[in-house]
Amino acid sequence: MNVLSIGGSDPSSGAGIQSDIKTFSKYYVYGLTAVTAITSQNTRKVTSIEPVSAKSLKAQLDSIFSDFHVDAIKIGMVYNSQIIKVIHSKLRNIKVPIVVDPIIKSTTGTILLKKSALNDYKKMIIPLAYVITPNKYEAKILSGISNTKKSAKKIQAMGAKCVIITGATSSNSHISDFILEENREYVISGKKIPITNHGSGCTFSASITAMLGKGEHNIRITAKHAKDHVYWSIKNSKKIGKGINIA
Ligand code: PXL
Repeated sequence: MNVLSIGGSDPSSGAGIQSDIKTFSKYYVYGLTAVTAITSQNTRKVTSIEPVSAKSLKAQLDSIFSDFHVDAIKIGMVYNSQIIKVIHSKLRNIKVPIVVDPIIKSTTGTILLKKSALNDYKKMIIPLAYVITPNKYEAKILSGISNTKKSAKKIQAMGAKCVIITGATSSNSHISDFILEENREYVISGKKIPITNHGSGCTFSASITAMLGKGEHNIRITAKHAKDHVYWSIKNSKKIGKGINIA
């Protein structure tokens, strides 16, 4: 099975496409990548972001689609409108499950989706999603609504089939995800770990992508499994650099 991650490069391999390749290999699926932007960052901060040209992203996607069968696709950091337009035009007619993981700000506070690109993101990226996985903060930015259920419904109305709002509710010991499918809604709860970690959102969405690629299309099963996998990866994360942990 081959799965494709379209997103930013993170030299620390804590998030972005490098982190996705690590997750994909844990599921024994082959990870293909298309880079949208080159970030410079470590476990403490992001110091620069260089988006690739539209021409380069088109060429990367053409080289993948002209050679490989792709079983599932994940869209992570897209950064600007030019990148969004290329992704939309290359994926809109593709019959492959797509996971959209909205990346708006880094854990350390740097903007990873330009404000000027937000409208195009809503119009051109969200409708591609079989599953979209915003955290509570990202869901609020996309929908303009704080209430979890209403926010999920609004994002679904923009064209995403299933909406998973991660960390929708949280206590000292537990953290829950809210899931809205086409015809049902429910909550999945799990144990919380008190570690500040970089890239756990990427791990969650990449796990779902890997399982969809393997043919598991039951959202409740993929979300539960992905949540367990993220718990395990945060538990095993290490302070490799001088800042926050990396899984
Ligand atoms: O964790 C979100 C994320 C995703 N993709 C890239 C990133 C980050 C956070 O820094 O840099 C490329």
